[in-house]
Amino acid sequence: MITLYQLERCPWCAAARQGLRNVGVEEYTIINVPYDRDDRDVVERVSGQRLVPVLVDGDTVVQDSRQVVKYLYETYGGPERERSIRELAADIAAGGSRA
Ligand SMILES: N[C@@H](CCC(=O)N[C@@H](CS)C(=O)NCC(=O)O)C(=O)O
Repeated sequence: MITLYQLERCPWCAAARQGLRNVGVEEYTIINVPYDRDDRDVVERVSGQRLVPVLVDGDTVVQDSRQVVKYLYETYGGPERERSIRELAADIAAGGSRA
């Protein structure tokens, strides 16, 4: 059971959501936390600090978006990770990225 504590408009939380999509995890619970960090007692209880995103997967608690994405790729990456890389390469070849 995966739970993501987050804010919808937070770019780091968007990265965590994208990480979930990239590895093909479809079933997870989103907990939208209060905007004001002083009101995030639930995040403090779960992770010992008040920033989001925080991902909870069973007994594992991961904070910081890069750590969340790294954890997801390490734990659920497998063939899904390879698929993400292939899709990205196809998108670039099709002109999806011009930078
Ligand atoms: N380095 C962290 C940054 C996380 C972060 O700053 N999150 C913002 C939300 S967008 C937050 O919780 N801010 C609360 C505050 O600074 O009071 C990450 O990548 O996850």
